Amino acid sequence: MEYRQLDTHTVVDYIRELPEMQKIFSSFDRLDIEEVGDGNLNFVFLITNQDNPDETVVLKQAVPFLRVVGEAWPLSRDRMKHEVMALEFQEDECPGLVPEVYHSSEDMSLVIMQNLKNHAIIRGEIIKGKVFPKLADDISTFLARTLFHSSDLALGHDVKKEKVRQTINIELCKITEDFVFTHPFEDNETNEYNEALPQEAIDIIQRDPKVRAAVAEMKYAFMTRAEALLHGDLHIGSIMANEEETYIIDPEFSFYGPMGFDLGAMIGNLFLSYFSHDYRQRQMGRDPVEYRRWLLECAEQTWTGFERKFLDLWRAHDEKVENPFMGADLDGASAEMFRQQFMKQIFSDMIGFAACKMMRRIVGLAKVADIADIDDLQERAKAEENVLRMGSEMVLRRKEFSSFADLFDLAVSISPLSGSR
Ligand code: SR1
Ligand code: MG
Repeated sequence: MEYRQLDTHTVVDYIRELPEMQKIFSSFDRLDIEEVGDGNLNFVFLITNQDNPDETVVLKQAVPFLRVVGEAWPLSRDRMKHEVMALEFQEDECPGLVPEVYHSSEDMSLVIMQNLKNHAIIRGEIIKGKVFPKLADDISTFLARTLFHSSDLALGHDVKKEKVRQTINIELCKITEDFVFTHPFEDNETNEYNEALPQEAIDIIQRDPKVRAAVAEMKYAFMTRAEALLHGDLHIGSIMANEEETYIIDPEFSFYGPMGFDLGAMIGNLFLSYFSHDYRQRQMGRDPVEYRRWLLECAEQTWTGFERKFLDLWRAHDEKVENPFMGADLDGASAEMFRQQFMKQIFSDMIGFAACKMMRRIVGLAKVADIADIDDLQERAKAEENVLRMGSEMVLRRKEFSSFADLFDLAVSISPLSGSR
């Protein structure tokens, strides 16, 4: 089938021909179609039968350009192939934590999947101050299972290398290399600055050679360490949830990279929210302590849950297989020593990647609404300065933090839980 970009009119003719959709929709006569894509890259249609709202799906289509910029920025539609591959792997590993895929087409660069109509993108909800009790547990399960089971620790050497080959995602990795690790740390024309943010605060990340060198180390790790099949863009806009369930969506940036990158994206976003809620909680007339503590605890539990679950999977795997990763181990001590070193490396990587992802959201092109939508520019600048201080400390000292409590303390020393006034 030849590719064509669908719109709210042509989408019906496309889906009515698909056997998978004929099983879901009892009729195609009165479909409600809404384009709801609010990301930077693609078009997303919600399709619902007006006569039976339970008959509903989401159709996501890649276009041959970057949506946020338009046709002036060509981008191949390959990203949809990567999204579908990642979704299929994640569904196998973590059923119930990713949307079910009903249909995909490489020709049309689209996927049709479960409409999570009882769940919301959590960024918007976290901005409003909502607590998600299962978030850390579900995200740490997702991370432990997907990262362990796609790694050399679990897969045969040939299987893993073949997977690395299949999932090379050149264009989307380049977006990350530029927009996460490069442009924010130079005065690039794509950057966007809050006019109230003092130049000295920006200089901390653009003019300090130590910070820039540390960021370059993280960029090099991102580009060279094919450890596991990552989600690749695990910010809180890629998570839909309610109080009982969590779904991870949008893995189009998926590729084989360093495990700490996905973890860093998640905890970095929770820190961004933490700094935004100094102002936001006061604005809502609430005492900031409780919600801000929840954000930090959620970040901490994401790490501790991940560490525990990843190690459990690893130990159980090694007991089961004839040839564990490091070969015969006389008394088990060397395998355990290796595991401890391995977790330390992931921990410092997580901190370094979180730092880069936090700082890029302040001066780079792609912002986060948590902070960028604070309408009082002075208050916004205060949160931004705090993020830049925290991010620069984190990337510089990433190998010195001995436990998550140290990171927790750093955040609180920069911005006390009770807020700045
Ligand atoms: C120019 S695209 C910017 C960002 O959108 C995606 O969500 C990724 O985070 C990417 O870096
Ligand atoms: Mg996305």
